[in-house]
Amino acid sequence: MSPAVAYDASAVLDRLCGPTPTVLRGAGLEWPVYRELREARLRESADRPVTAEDPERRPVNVRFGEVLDELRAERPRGLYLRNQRLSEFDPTLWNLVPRAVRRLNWLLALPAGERPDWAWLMVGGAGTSSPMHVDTMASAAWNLLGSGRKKWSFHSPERSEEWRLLPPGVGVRGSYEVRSIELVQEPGDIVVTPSGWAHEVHNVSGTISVTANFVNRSNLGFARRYFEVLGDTANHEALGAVGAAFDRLDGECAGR
Ligand SMILES: O=C(O)CCC(=O)C(=O)O
Ligand SMILES: [Fe+2]
Repeated sequence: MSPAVAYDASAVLDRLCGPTPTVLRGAGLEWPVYRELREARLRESADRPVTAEDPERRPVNVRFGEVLDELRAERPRGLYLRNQRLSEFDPTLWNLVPRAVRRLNWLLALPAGERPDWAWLMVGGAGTSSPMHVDTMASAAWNLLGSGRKKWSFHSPERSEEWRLLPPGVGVRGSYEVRSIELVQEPGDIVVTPSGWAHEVHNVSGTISVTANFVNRSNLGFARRYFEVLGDTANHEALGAVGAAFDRLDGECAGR
């Protein structure tokens, strides 16, 4: 047997931090977490209680197994588990994300009490969806699909501002060549959502995915402008301090 070669995530890091929404075909196939994102493996946790959303997006307390049943149901009930923190569900899953990718988020350097917990497991049947939104705190995100198919529709930060999903003046006017992007994500693909892009997501078939948000060199300016416009001085300054600390590391850390 040949010795196992450690997976090298460096080739994908820059592409996770790009300025335009994109799908990185098959980029997650070798992430150890990808192998765990399947129904048979997740069934081990079938009995645990979770809070999913019903078709009216109201929270509903169910067993995780009931959400998994949706993946095969002929007539799914429309349950969508989409606010399940990975750390609460199974912290070992997060450790199966390549280390360099975990370290993309500079906010992980904050003290434990201030550090945002920004990785989620999502499971839902065909027909479930996430409504048009901009991600939390003007962060960017990656999403790895374990099974099923998702259809994404993206709109530029200028549009997000028009729709009041983002306060006016955060996006840089005229800097977006493309205003709308549609793409379909297949298993193993990673979809990248840059800061401020509005998006809605439709599960064409039952899906299992993991997603994580981040702020780093690529979008720190955007996130700081967001807090400045909101008048949130505390967060604006906190991000400034994080940026200065990483600048001192002189590119040593992931997130480059
Ligand atoms: O896959 C989804 O339903 C939505 C993913 C997403 O946009 C998010 O988690 O912010
Ligand atoms: Fe999102």
